Amino acid sequence: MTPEDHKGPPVEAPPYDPAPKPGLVGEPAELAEEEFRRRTRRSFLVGGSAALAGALGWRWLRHTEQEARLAWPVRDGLEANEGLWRTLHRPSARAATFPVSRARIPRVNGRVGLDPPLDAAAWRLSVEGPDRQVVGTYTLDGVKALPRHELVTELKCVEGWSEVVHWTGARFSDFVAAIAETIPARLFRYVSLRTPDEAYFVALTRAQAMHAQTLLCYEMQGAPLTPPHGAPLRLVIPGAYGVKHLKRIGTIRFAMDRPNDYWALRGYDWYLGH
Ligand SMILES: Nc1nc2c(c(=O)[nH]1)N[C@H]1C(S)=C(S)[C@@H](COP(=O)(O)O)O[C@H]1N2
Ligand SMILES: [Mo]
Repeated sequence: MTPEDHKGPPVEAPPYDPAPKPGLVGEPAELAEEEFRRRTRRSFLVGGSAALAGALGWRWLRHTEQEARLAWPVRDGLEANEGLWRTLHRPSARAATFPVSRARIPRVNGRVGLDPPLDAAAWRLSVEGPDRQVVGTYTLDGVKALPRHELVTELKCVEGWSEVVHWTGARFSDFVAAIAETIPARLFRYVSLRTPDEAYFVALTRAQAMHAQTLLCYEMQGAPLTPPHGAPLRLVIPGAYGVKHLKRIGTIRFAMDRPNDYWALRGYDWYLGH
């Protein structure tokens, strides 16, 4: 998919090649995660005592401003221990799925970034590289041209409620595969998703983003998303709490350094996995 080539009528889905392509950004999600874990284990070994320091102090360290100034070996150790934490506490296993008969429309929760009235015709998904340069803009039809996936999973809010929801959308990993030529393929380690006004923003690791259940979602309960639920496109990431399910995506930024996250800045855990 090349930028802005979907303005007209829907076009045929781009060829989808599910064959493993190790080293390419378009590899299937499970492979991408395996590669991520391999690299994490390797940097854990290389990290040595820095990794140990990270094990003792990562919870504190990762919330400090100093993180960006840490020397690379220390930083690798720190990130390796976050990887370890992820593996122990939030395995890459699939989130539970449910029969579609269990699904309901959830309550509307969280309206940050949804205030400006939605101009659906003018909406574009903007993709940025690590330096925040725009490398492509895409229409909703462009996203819909990707293979369609349905998922019935539980939306869990940190406020204590949950609802089984029927979602439909494109896999985030398929979108990355489709735009692989326009982003620094292989290089990104994090993804930042933001509302068009940038008022709400969530950050994900590469492994979270490339997980097979992470969707760029355009339908809820078999109908197009309504504006309060995130029209025209929202994130669905069943391995994480509702806060990460960003509604009304405006920008996807691929990053090397860990991006800010709306709720992490307000004291919540950065991953908010469950
Ligand atoms: N843009 C935006 N997306 C958001 C939020 C928000 O405030 N703004 N809140 C999040 C939270 S806390 C939850 S629980 C879910 C709720 O999704 P729903 O309103 O479709 O039930 O949206 C998430 N996505
Ligand atoms: Mo939430």
